[in-house]
Amino acid sequence: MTPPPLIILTGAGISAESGLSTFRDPDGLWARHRIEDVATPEAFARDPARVHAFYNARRAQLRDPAIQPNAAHHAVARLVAAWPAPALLVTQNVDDLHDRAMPGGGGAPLLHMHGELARIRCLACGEGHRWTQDLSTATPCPACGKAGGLRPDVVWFGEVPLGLERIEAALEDCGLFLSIGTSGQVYPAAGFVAALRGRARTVELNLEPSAGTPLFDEAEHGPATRCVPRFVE
Ligand code: BV8
Repeated sequence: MTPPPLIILTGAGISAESGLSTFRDPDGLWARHRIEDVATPEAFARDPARVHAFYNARRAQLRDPAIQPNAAHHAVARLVAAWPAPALLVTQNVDDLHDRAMPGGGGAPLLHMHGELARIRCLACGEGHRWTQDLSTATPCPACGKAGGLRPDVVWFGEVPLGLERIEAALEDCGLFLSIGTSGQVYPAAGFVAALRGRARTVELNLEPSAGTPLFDEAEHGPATRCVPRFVE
């Protein structure tokens, strides 16, 4: 019997053992920064330099050779590649560790619903660019040459996540939903498991119980580099 369509949802916890900060753990990003200061359109309009500094520090980690995809990223890449039915990897993460763990750098099966740290977008001309260096209000747009209009191409709070139509279509057919390394506190991603109740086998792999744990059919708690390869094999 052919396995059902698969959706994997990941959050910051899958990248924690690679050395990237999560958001809501005690030492997480939101323990050191206020969302209202660094992750909303209003924050960027009010103090772009502060927002650029927040993302420049995180973008610099993408250039750090010590930060590499871990066993969980590789296990997810194997699962998606080998799945004999449609498989969609939806990540809330803006890092590029899934991309680097997947053949061909991610491509169609990988959807960054909150955008990508390694991309910028120009508010003057609308053009998007791959960008791994620091960004400031003085940086000229590679396309239109204007300075002051470049922003990180990530989805801030209050902005509409990417790929929602594709995700909603996949949720209609999904038979297996695997949630990895997310606290289940940010919507609409946190609402996917509830949409699947009674229609799909839902599994949570997370370091500890999350806000969504009671909604899952199954949950295994422990580090992703242990739980995910074990689930995949
Ligand atoms: C939207 C990108 C409308 C940038 C992020 C008021 C005004 C406006 C909106 C709202 C509002 N009130 C509520 C909302 C909705 C809001 C929301 O959900 N707010 C929350 C706080 C209540 N959502 C939005 O604004 C979204 N947009 O609603 O638009 C709309 C919607 C649909 C259709 C039309 C219109 C936009 C949300 C996206 C915001 N951008 N990031 C950036 O990265 O800087 S959110 C941010 O949170 C990251 O993307 C992150 O991925 C995401 C979720 O966090 P997690 O990944 O779960 O990380 P966290 O630290 O929380 O948890 C880590 C977990 O890992 C923990 O459970 C931990 O135990 C576990 N873990 C740790 N180590 C390990 C591990 N697990 C395994 N192994 C380990 N080693």
